[in-house]
Amino acid sequence: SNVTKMLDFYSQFNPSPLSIKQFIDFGLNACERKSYLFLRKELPVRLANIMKEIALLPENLLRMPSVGLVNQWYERSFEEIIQFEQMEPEPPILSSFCERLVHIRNRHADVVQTMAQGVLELKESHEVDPGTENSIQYFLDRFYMSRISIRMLINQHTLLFGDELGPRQVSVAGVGGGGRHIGSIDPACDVAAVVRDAYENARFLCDRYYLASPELKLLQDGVPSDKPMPIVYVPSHLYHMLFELFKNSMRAVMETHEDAPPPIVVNLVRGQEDVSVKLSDLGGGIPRSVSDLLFKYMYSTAPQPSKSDAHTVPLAGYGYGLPISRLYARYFHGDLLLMSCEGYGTDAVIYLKALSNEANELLPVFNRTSTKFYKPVSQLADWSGSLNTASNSQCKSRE
Ligand code: W6P
Repeated sequence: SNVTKMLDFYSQFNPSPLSIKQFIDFGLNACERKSYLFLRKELPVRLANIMKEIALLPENLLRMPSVGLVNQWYERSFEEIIQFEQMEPEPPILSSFCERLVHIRNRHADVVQTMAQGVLELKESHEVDPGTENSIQYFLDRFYMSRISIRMLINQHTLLFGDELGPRQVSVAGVGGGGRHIGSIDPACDVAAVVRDAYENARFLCDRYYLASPELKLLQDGVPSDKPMPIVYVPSHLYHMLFELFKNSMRAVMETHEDAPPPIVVNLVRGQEDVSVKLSDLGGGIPRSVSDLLFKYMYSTAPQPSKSDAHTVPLAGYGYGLPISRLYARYFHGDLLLMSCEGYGTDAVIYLKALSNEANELLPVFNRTSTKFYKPVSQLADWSGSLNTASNSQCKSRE
């Protein structure tokens, strides 16, 4: 069909990663026509690249109704954007493009939940072999990263040019840190303030569930500090990671300390390359066999607690929170690591690029190499007592 042809066409292009600095420069010289011309090509390219990978998913996962639904959303959104291919950037076209983007963003709001449902459907209907599990892990990391990047592009365009909250209105209303924001980017994002904000909100949930909560001890370079730590970043991404980590730490601390929960210590450090945010809890830690699993979608997929249990759900359920938080960190070439000492406590570190010109989008590219990961080959173990998987030996053939 025609859509298939267009998919083949757009998937031949590699996505163009932007740096935070480029997002900012673009926002400062805000030109809606230029943004429109860029996105009407870049969005179909990013959509087509990931849609090609959806098509390569293990057949028994592709057959799950939830995955089919997500696939349909992508097809519809792809079709809707390529409608603009031949349309000149005139004002009425520009505003209908904006409206279309908002519509598409809403359509994809529940993608994470729906894909998780699909994985659940698969687990309940099939025995999943390690090769398949590996392909799914590989895919979901790339799929959610693609989604983060597409939403970033849509958010920037609609925040800068949409009529919901244009740049002028923002500064007048004083929304979002006195109007210095450029779309979703804060050129002076105060890491310390986001830490306190995420802590307070996690603490609220913790207090409700455990009737107590650990204190926050905020340090910079290892000593107590009330100073801001500004960085050019997307505050909502940073908040998402920190809120997730605080929930996990608070749960661990509350589950291991009946009274006098020890504080969660957060140390902020700015280096030449990295801004590091280390959260240390004395929550008893986790064995290494578990810490590896915390980033695996297949292990983190459990049925959602019912809505009626809302007041009794635990603080953090190890859902997709950690793997997706790590994707947010990696999206601009940072990272998120866990280091635990079982019997003691856990350190979680968020690394962010200190320089906005080095904070480039990390985007999945569909090509021969990525295609290989969807054809797991059964291999012989080259270490005793271990199973070979795509992550440690994909490229080596058996002979
Ligand atoms: C724990 C387990 C965990 C996961 C993520 C972040 C912090 C913690 N603490 O005990």
